Amino acid sequence: MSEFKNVILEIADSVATLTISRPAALNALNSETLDELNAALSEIEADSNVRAVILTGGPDKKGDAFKSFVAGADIGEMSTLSKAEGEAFGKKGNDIFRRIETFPVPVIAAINGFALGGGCEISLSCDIRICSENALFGQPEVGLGITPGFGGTQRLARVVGVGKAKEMIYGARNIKADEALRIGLVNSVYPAEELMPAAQKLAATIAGNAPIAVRACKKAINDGLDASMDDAIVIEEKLFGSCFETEDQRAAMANFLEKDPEKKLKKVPFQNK
Ligand code: CO8
Repeated sequence: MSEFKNVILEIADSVATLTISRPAALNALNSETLDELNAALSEIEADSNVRAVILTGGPDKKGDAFKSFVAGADIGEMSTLSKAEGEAFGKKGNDIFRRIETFPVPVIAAINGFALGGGCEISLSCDIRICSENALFGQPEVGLGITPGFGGTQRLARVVGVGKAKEMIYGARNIKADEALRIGLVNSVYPAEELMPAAQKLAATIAGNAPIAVRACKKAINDGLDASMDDAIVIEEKLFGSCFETEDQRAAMANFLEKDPEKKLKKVPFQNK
């Protein structure tokens, strides 16, 4: 596994944990970090044993593990960009965040503190968001003279609704974990120390299910949301069909039909085949 400067990649028990770690800048995303994230995603994708990914933020320079998830794109790096460079930086972030959104296996954002600007946006590209009680979400860009540029104007509205997204973006208003839960920005809120165990439990549950089917579910939901209902159900039919004749489908259904209760209750160890 590669060594990165601003990203830590760990893979264990079919779960990859990707930690963004720039302690001096509250894990703000500069170009180097975005490149490393992309390279780490390639490593994860090349490992067919990985069945779920957890994305989180590392501790700050004082060692506080719950200060920041990602405090946005790096303002220092952005401050001198030309129009063309600004657009290119937006494209770099958008390409990587879209890769996360369409990544073959589910990605869980474990949001352990500030999720501002690009931090909120990277979490929006993940399949599932859970956070610690102290998490803070927001799109403060208009206070810096820019728009959200890593997908925030698009994904926030899709997740929390147009009215809420516009209120948050136009007003550069940060929201706390309880409000994030109420408006559906996160699925669950945990006391800080319980966040990573909860993320690991969720990832392990996903990893324990049939991987080909889980991947097909992600693709069906994502692709279907971009299509008309008529096209979306065809997308589902094709992906549903693709699960048949897999070893996992055969084994799981045979297990269900098993008469011996001892064998029936034993969970199928899915082979990803
Ligand atoms: N970029 C660069 N450095 C940062 C960032 C950031 N986004 N956030 C924090 N830091 C640095 C600080 O400069 C500081 O460095 P130093 O110790 O060298 O002075 C260090 O991290 C610690 O930060 P603070 O001392 O400010 O810590 P506080 O606890 O006092 O405050 C805050 C924490 C509230 C999170 C504060 O740091 C803050 O407001 N940060 C900026 C948050 C923000 O506005 N984020 C959005 C940025 S814009 C964006 O993400 C756009 C995405 C789309 C880009 C599209 C490109 C075209």
